[in-house]
Amino acid sequence: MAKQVIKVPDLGGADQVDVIEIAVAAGDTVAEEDALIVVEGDKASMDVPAPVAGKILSISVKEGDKVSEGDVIGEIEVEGEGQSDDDSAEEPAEEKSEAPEEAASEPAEEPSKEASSAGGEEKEEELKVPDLGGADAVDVIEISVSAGDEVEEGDALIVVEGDKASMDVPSSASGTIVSISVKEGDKVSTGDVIGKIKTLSAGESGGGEAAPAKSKSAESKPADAPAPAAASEAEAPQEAPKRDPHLERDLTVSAEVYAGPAVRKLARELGVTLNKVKPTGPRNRVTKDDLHAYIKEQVKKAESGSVGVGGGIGIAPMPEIDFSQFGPVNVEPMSKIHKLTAANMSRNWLNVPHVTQFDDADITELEDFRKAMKAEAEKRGVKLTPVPFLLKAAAAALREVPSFNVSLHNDGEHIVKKDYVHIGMAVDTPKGLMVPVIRDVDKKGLYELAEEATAMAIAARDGKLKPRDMQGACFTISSLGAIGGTGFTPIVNAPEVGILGVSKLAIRPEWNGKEFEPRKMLPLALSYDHRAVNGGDAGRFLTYLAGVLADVRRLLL
Ligand code: CAO
Repeated sequence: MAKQVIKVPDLGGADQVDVIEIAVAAGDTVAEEDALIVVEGDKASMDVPAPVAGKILSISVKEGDKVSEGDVIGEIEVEGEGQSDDDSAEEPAEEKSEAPEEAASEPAEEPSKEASSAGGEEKEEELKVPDLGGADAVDVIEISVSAGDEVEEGDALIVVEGDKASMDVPSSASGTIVSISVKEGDKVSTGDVIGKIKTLSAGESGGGEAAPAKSKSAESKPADAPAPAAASEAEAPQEAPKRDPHLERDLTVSAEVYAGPAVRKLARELGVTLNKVKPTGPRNRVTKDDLHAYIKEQVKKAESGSVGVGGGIGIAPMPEIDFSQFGPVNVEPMSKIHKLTAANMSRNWLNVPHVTQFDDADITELEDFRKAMKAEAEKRGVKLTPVPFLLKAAAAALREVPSFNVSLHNDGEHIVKKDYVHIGMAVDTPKGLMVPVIRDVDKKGLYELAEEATAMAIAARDGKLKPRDMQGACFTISSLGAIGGTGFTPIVNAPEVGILGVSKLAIRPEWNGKEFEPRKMLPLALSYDHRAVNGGDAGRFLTYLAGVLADVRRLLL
């Protein structure tokens, strides 16, 4: 077995970067490219990978040390046939360093060309991905700015992540972002245009290359790659908060969280939101151990059934069941819509305290009227089913009881009162449940609603609905009348206030004060969000709605 020294590879021009994590210890067996240590400079953190597969004999650096390209960080016993000596040991690092060095020399020239042509006027420049130190097609994991943002030269524009490193792509100039033409999930390579910037003063700008990633401690090397550039001692502790002032959203992998690429990758694989993990590494860095400790804690909680809710009354995890032990089964993948519906239903069911109130609307006269109008409707090319009447009646009830046309605000402290009446209509499609939204229902006539409802149902079944067609409803109607059933309790489509479940009409004997007479009764079930409205509002709403259905002349009032 041959020994080989392990050296720090090309750092894309950066120098004296911090060792922030030691990922292996003597005696560990590693595969080629496994992370050995994590280093971090001004603009990026990067794994130093094993040059070959083998057994770690020693690691000669510790957290907090500073290293540069070519520094020895340990020794490895090469697996299998030995390329024996230390000379060959240098090859991996050097081989890798060739391409990046060449690439790094290109951007150095371009900015100066641009700068010389700058005439002191405002101008628009392209923002490009700088030298990625040999990496290619790296993932855009975060967009840190948007059009209109003012940025300083060196501010992070996007964060990219390759196999071994994540890094900010900094702005090449100070100015106003005109556009960012990439999005999270895109892949970019050195030289790709990622957006445009209007420079405050072209004379000061460094030119079109987006990321000279100037090392703050090495101003003389503007062409250095964005890979770890050294932070001075004084700057280092401030780096984390400075890293992304724009980012406050909940991301699975957030650049605001301090973690090396290997930890980020592992977190992604495990589906862990990194900012939930308690960091114990230097400068609040999340380490692999932190991630493992977090997972252990979550598993323990799940097993004890105490996830999510205090006092030990949580949601017990679903047991894993092998159905094939009971008989033959065929396991098929769920459609995208089905999966989305399942997630939304769980979310709504668990978040919204539901109450369901029932009523029967006497639609005997409505049905007589509908049948009388059927021929005329057909001449106009529309099908007059009970659905347009239900839409019209619900709209009238939302107008009559405005305290019901509301949503609970995200902050849980406000009620959003709506002065519009958009109503969703649940449509059963082969791919799953879809809920297109008919806008301004209160302003439309029955024929118009019948036409729109039919068109929406067809679009839903043909998969032609656009996201906007399914947004903005105040309330939803779910009609299973054509299918059957005497009643069901629908789930509120939050943040809407409620949903009306309509079942199949039945002819029933109703007491008219003197005798029983056969009446066409339509079963209605109103589920509502009891955080947003109380039973009084819901009761008034449903009673008014049933009253309108019983006497459609009330729609004229
Ligand atoms: N009682 C009795 N008959 C009814 C009825 C009711 N409540 N509602 C409709 N019908 C009748 C219609 O009048 C029509 O009969 P005719 O052809 O004789 O006039 C027939 O049933 C078929 O109606 P339709 O389905 O063509 O049209 P619709 O307007 O009733 O419904 C739509 C349209 C899109 C709501 C419906 O097709 C649909 O997809 N419903 C399912 C909604 C759903 O899945 N909800 C559950 C959500 S939670 O999982």
